[in-house]
Amino acid sequence: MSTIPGVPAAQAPDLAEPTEPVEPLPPKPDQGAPAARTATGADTGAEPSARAQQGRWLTTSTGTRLRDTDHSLKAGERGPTLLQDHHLREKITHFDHERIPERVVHARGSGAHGYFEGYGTASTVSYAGLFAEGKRTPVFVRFSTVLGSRGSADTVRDTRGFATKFYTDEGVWDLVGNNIPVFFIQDGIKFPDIVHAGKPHPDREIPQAQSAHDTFWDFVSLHTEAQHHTLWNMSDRGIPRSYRMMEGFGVHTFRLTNAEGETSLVKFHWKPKLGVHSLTWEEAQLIGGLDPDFHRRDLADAIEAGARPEWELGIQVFEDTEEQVFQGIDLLDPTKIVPEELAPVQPIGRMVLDRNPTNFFAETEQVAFHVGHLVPGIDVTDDPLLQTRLFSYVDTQLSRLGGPNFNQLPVNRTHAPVNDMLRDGFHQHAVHAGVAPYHPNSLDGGCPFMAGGDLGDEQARAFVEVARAVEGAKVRANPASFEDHFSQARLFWASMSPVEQEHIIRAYAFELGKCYEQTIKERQLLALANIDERLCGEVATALGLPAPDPTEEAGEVVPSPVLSQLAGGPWPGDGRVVGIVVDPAGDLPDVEAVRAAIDEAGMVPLLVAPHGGKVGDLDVQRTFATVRSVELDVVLLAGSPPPAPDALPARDAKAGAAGTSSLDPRVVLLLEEAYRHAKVVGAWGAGIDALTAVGLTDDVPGVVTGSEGPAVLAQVQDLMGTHRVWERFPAAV
Ligand code: HDE
Repeated sequence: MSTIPGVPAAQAPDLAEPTEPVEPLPPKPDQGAPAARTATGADTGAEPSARAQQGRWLTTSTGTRLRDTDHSLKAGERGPTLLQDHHLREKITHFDHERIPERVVHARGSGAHGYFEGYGTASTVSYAGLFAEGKRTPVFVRFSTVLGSRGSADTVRDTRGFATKFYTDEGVWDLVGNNIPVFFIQDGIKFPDIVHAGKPHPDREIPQAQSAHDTFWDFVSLHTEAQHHTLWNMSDRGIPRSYRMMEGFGVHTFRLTNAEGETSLVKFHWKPKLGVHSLTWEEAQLIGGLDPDFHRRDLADAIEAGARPEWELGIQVFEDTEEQVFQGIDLLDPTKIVPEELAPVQPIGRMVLDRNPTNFFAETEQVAFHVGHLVPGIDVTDDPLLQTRLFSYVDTQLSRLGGPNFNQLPVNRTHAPVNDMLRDGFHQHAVHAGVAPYHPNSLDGGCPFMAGGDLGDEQARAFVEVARAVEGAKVRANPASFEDHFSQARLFWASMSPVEQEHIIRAYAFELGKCYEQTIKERQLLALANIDERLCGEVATALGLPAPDPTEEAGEVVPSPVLSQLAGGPWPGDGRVVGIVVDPAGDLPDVEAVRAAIDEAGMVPLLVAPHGGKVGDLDVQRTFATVRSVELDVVLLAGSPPPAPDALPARDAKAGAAGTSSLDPRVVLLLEEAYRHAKVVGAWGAGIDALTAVGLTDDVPGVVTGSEGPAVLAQVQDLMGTHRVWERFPAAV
């Protein structure tokens, strides 16, 4: 990594408007694009950029060159505009229709290209070609929040989507998961209910992108199967530090078949190489205002800077028994996990995201996932949530992407040959030959033919549903095993570290505190009473309500330590943002060496100075007025800058926050916040005076001082491996 990410274009602009005609600039080096396939899957051999704008002249959409796009065609300079102006009408009509309906859920998201590489270890359970050892399959991943609209903030408390499209040789496989391994509901028929409850109130359309409101808590307190997922939402998992630092889960149980025709039940897990880390609630709230695109920017910047996010795909494997139950856990119930201590996650491949999209709309917005995009060797189960999803994902694309041909959009195109007998429809890109798109036919030579069931023959094998007996009366009913709504919520709570439990208490107190109706708060307390007495008691105290007694007998639970985010590590710092505070008037020894070392370590150094431009030979990325602690993972102090001329509360309200000090008040605030959020702080030389000015010394956990910058940085990097200085949170033991 050698640059600060965020460069807007492939080439730095000149001061004057360019006048020399040039071809369209290439994409930036960090950008990729969907492969250049035809609408029916053939490899065109063309560069992906062949799809972008061509030639150096402005044209109409039909390629006629134009001379003027700044003036409409008028009857005289001061006269009315003429209907004849076809360029004006094409330009405005196209503009009028630029927006398409946003996703009904998961509207806000970010995507990236990459690849999946199989380890070969899954061959015992699945013959799907993509799992073969060393096999590389291109992927496109879209991360998202669930509740907010397209323009909502990234750091709201919510579940995150984690959807992966694998362009395998045998067709597209979509693994459409979340960062939380359980779901709110057990049966897909309840999806409109939970979504209507979570989305803004229909009368005022507030609040945006969050669950801290009456309708959400009304529903989950009544429909108590939602309590387990809600508890995960209230934990730190609901406010990830980065999309790169999230686990992903397929949630449902899937059924795999191996080359011998034997089946297994599996749950899919994505494990991030960087570990699972979160924001604090205060950080999440501040970032929501300061940088609503925080997660989107983090993902794009990391890839641009060469810190390529990586996950390992793993599976928990269960015997495919008639009951589909593992150690008493119903594998068809999507509100239940199987603790990893009982069924270890076995790695089967890894995924690297290495290219940003070239065009957000064409790729991230138009990508269409579907749990029914399956390949031979991977099949679904009868999980009633998954069953509804099999219908919903195609149905929603019809209105969102304007017709049935959405799989022909560049980002959705398969890399396998298509012969589907589907014809016509809006936006048909394929030019179908032949006269007999029906089966059986003889006029087109009988083509297409049915693929065989020979599992060993990769070229000919077909997707075949696993034959399983189905029996029973037609009913609208759940199995009895679905009635247990609290045991796993208790398990999750018991698996949290003390500091994580404190965060959960705080989250419930905040969210319920935002509800208007007392009865809804009381009803949710009844649910909490069935999870944990202390949790219920603390939240009740915060709400000023009595803590109710449990209504269910609390059975013993065995905690699952891996559910705590504090488990594991130390974790790499790839793409972490390190702020270096400098005093241009003071000595600047070591700053360049430290900046280069941060760069070298795959992290992003941001120089923070009283003014923009340059300090010595170094470019400044943030001023005291523009920086805020929440965009930094670590603060380094290379100097102790006195109040800058613009440190006036009247001009920058942050300057009024810290009272009088020898240090610029914005730097004081930066340090106070970094301390409060348990971030590592390092100082050397005159920087140590800045620490002293805010009352910090190097015997405080996570505070490092020294005489030379590079040595301080090395210690700081060690401490960063745990993400935060957990000892600094009061609850930590
Ligand atoms: Fe989705 N979900 N979902 N969902 N879902 C959509 O599809 C739906 C569920 C998930 O980045 C929609 O194209 C139903 C579980 C992700 O494009 C829609 C039910 C899980 C994304 C839809 C569920 C998910 C979606 C909206 C209950 C985790 C974003 C737009 C039966 C395992 C994909 C779209 C992207 C998107 C329906 C439940 C994950 C409407 C009916 C459980 C990550 O089709």
